Amino acid sequence: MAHWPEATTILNLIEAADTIMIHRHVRPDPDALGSQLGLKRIIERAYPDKHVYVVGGIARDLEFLGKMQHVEPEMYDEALVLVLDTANHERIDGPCALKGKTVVKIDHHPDEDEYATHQIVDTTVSSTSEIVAELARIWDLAIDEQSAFLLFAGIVGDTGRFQFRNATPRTFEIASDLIGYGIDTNRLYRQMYKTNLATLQLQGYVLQNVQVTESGVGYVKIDADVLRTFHATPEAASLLVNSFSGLEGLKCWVMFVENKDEIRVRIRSKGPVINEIAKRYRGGGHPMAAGATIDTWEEMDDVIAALEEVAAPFEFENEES
Ligand SMILES: [Mn+2]
Repeated sequence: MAHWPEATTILNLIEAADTIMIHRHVRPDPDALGSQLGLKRIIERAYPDKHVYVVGGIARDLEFLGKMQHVEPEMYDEALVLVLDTANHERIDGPCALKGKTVVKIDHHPDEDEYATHQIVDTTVSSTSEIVAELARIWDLAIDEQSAFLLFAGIVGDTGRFQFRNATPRTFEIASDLIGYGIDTNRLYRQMYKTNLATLQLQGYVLQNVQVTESGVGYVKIDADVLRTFHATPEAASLLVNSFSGLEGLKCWVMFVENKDEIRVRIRSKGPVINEIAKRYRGGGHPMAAGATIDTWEEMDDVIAALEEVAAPFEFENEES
């Protein structure tokens, strides 16, 4: 069971606040949005008189989860700000988050930037949505079908539909409770994993062009020409990073996607720790899933070489080769 000494303090802050701003990271994923919108719903149902706002940009693919709200800078003067799923302050979506009267961080990424006055950071939990579901239980605040749907979406997103190793026995218990609220998982999966022909054809390109080094490092390069050919955005391309994860012999892999004047780097792993490498290239993240940014294609070879260094000595346990 979770042990978060700050949980009670944070509930007291919520109870004392009239205006609550909920933020999360830029380029949100289902966990960022699910935890943000789910927590808003939980607080609003428990405290109907409070003004709870969700802030940030949103991608069209995820609009089925809910809408963001417009806020003005002066609304932060007396506000409690809750920042979810965001390890460092540069990644917070919305310019005013740290201008709040009190700032709270709730996250499951490694704690690299203590930008808040109070925080719950637990890297053993699958997702921020799982933390929020656990907090609702600790705080004795009710979940309903809608908040359950949102939090479940976040857990599904961050665990890759419960297949990544961050899905613990507790994750499954919480997911089971959430499904018990009657959420339509068919609708969720249909909306979350829908694709279009252009993306499908880009995925075809990715599968045709993945390269694998001798030490088990996979990589794909998606430059601006490729994006143009498939009418794809850098965001859509980045989502394809796991499309060849089942490849035999693969230990870690990386996708390079050109985005304006820089190159986004998405790194994934089945064993070798890769977030230390991401940190060297303006990035970071989890040991098995991280992101970085480079400026030139020459640097791409450096990243691949660094991944080869951690991949070469790594061997899978309990596996006949
Ligand atoms: Mn997350």
